[in-house]
Amino acid sequence: MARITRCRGCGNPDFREFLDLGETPLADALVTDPDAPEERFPLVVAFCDRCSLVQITEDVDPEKLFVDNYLYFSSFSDHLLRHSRDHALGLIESRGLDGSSFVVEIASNDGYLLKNFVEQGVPVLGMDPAPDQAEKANEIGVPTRAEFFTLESATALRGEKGPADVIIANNVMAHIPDLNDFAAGMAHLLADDGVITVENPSVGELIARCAFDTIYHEHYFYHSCLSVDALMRRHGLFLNDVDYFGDLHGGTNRWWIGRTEAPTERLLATLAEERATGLGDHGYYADFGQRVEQLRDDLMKLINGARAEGKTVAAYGAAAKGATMLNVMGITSDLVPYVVDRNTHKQGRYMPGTHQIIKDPAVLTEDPPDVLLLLAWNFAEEIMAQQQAYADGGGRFLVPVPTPELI
Ligand code: DWN
Repeated sequence: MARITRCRGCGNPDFREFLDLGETPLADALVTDPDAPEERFPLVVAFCDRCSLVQITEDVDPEKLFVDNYLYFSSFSDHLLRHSRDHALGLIESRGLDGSSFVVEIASNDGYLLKNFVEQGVPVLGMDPAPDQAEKANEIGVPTRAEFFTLESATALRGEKGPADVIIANNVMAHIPDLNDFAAGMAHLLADDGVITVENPSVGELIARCAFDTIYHEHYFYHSCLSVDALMRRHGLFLNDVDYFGDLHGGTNRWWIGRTEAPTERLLATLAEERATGLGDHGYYADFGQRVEQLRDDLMKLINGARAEGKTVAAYGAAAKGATMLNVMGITSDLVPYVVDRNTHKQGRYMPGTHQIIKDPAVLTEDPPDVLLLLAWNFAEEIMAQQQAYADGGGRFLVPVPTPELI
């Protein structure tokens, strides 16, 4: 695959690398045959000091990432479902959406969010290249097309159905290599008085929480308000507001974007805070690699210590971030023999690279391990509540970020 020579956002040739996580397998490419060869790609992260965009330097074919064997279904998280429903109902009320409106969601997965608009009689269209997820969405009555969102597909859609009053793009603006084509597509499709809401984890929180494991090849970009502001201005759009959700995916921003420049005080304050914190300067990112090394030392001390005491260690969450955690930390199946996950599409497969078998969480009550490494730490509250019986039986949770901690 190709290594970029210019910033994907603004074309700056002088972007600077600040983190090298080695060569890792594709984080969501769960393995069916652990003896089969697996592709690995360099996982290197760079910062552009012209547009503040943080990005990986390797281009991996999106077809490999999101079409072939993509097993992520959004509906396996109750927390995410509640969060999404709140957003949909809030938009219907605040925007006065009704049967004459048109809502488009990019990367609509299994219809987890748009179903809330359908229930209220608001016309929608989902776009997601993952065929199984698109099929699932159509099955539950959410009109969905299994295609990538591009300027070309946006142009065709507007010609067919007219402009969109609302465009929703959750956990996708980090995933599209041609970021400018993606933004241009949204700019073309949006109605004159429409609104775009984009959700992605905050790069500031990624650094603050040492959440290096949320770095993988699906995530080409790691956004700040600064980088989103610069991107939107390149396409005649304006970032006007930002909500923050500290309990979602390790700290998620929801950006509100429109055709007219009308920044809220909250946005202006957040931009000023990001500048003051240093998110617009290379120096802010420079020591992140050393912090990842320290986390590795601390985490492996806890895992190896438990094993030395004859304790068993398993993991919870066959998450993409879990693949980065296991591979970058060197957590082999000798140390952690299996991972549990309630996504039935993942059970029976193996984690990329380290090849832990993925099992049903039911095994935690049948044959409980002494320690459970929370690879899906971003849902720690939901998972620990769900696994109260495991804890009541003496099981311990190992939360790996921001600092490895046995609970
Ligand atoms: O951008 C992306 C992020 C937002 O979501 C996508 N590239 C893919 C995905 O990343 P991830 O796989 O790290 O996401 P999750 O949602 O943190 O993965 C959690 C995993 O844990 C899923 O496989 C579902 C599973 N799970 C579970 O087994 N029991 C989750 C919950 C809440 C549970 O109770």
